[in-house]
Amino acid sequence: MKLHITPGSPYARMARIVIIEKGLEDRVEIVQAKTRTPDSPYYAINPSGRVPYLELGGGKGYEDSPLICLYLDRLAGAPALHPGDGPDGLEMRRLEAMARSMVDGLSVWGREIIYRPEEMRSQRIMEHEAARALRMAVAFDQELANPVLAGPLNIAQITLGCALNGPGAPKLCGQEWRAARPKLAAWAETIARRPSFAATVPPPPKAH
Ligand SMILES: N[C@@H](CCC(=O)N[C@@H](CS)C(=O)NCC(=O)O)C(=O)O
Repeated sequence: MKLHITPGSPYARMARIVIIEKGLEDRVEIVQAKTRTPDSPYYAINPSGRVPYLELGGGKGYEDSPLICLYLDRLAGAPALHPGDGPDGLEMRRLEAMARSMVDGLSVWGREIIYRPEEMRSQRIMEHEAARALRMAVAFDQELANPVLAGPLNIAQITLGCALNGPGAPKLCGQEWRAARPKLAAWAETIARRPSFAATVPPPPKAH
């Protein structure tokens, strides 16, 4: 199997972290894709052109990090990173969805920085995403005692860890947030020390 990634993609990072946490490094080759490039050979592998993409062979593969992470989790035994079907699982899915929403917003903000020269950036979009990121930090600060975040590693924690330790880290959308949220900052630092996070640190975003 091949996992197509870019080093800065938080979505690809989630899949890379699952691979390491599940001890699947020998079974999945990590390949750097050329995204956002006209006529990239990658488009013949994954027509959407997005990463991550898990190439399974025989022309088949999966895109979208939630599906890829679930598939990888089920490939190997413990530790199970995804919830079961019962009501308890809904709580993990709720926090995962919140964290994913945060990653989505941070990505929109990051794309303004990376792909547009300063004079073409939309201040309106950037301010909207910056405000969203801070609201989400407040919301997660209030969830830290939740067993989903306080317990063993799971997909909600991986997603939140990738949001708080993303390409623009330690800032969120260019904003310092840790002084006002020391407990969440400590949570983010703890998860960042895991070998799977340390091995997948994104490069700093390069402005246009
Ligand atoms: N919902 C997708 C989002 C993936 C995504 O947006 N990836 C970005 C990189 S962060 C990408 O591949 N962009 C290239 C493009 O849009 O052509 C997932 O969770 O995997």
